[in-house]
Amino acid sequence: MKSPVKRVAAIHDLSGIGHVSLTAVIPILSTMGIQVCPLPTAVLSAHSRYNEFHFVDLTGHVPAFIDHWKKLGVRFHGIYSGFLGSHRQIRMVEEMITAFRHDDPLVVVDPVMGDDGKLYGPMKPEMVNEMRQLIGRADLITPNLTEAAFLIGKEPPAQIGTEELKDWIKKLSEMGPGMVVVTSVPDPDSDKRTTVIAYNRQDNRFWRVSCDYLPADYPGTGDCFASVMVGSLLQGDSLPVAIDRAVHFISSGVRITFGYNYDPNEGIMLERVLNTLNMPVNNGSYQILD
Ligand code: PXL
Repeated sequence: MKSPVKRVAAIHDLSGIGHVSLTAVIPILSTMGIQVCPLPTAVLSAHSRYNEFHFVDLTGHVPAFIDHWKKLGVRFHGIYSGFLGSHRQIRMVEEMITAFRHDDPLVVVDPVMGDDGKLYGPMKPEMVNEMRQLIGRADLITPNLTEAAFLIGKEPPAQIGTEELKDWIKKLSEMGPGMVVVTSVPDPDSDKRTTVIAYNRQDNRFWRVSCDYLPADYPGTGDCFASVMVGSLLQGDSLPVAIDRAVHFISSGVRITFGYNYDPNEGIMLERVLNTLNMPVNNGSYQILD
């Protein structure tokens, strides 16, 4: 089944409230002209940073979804995973990659595990090992600084020098992915700025995009960031243009939301910024790092 519209298999949960996972992935990629085929790993009333939520685990159904897609002969231009709640789910993403690798899809693993120096509540320390194995199968990974540290077995730092981070990123790339993008890196020169650093192994180049830091913590911004990266790369953008687009999209989303007295658990007001994804690409802000 070939399609003129690019198609991505998205292996994430579906959380009813909070603009995370599939409720971020689907609108962003659809707006960017990419078809999303969701492979929901779980359905939640709201994401797991709420104190209470109702949770329906779909892990046991994932192999049947994969089998049916194989039977249909569906072809994917991308395979994209995010928040995974168990060892089994991580292994199922690997099975999905194996089952559909013949079309050489762009494999993107967002190794969602934690932030601000800590693992998220449902994440068990053993899952870090499984995630290390999974990133070995990816073309692109998008950890935040905390996740990058866990993946290479270091303590998450409050600050990191550029040379040390470049060294970490090369180590991550040696684990498999040709493109590594680390988000939420504090700017060593200004506590009012935050940066994203990207590396492309093919040409051995590092890129940086920075933006203003606002003191707000909205769940799902990592999912929105990685989704814009997926859409942008599948539209044919280069890595620095893709990070530029993703950073500016998140930055607008945070700015628009921050002005309201609004429960941050609800994530950014995605609906207010989605249309900016169709505006002409402004690629004026990325820098190359020597
Ligand atoms: O990637 C964010 C996310 C996705 N899905 C669930 C979550 C979170 C963050 O807390 O709880 C269920």
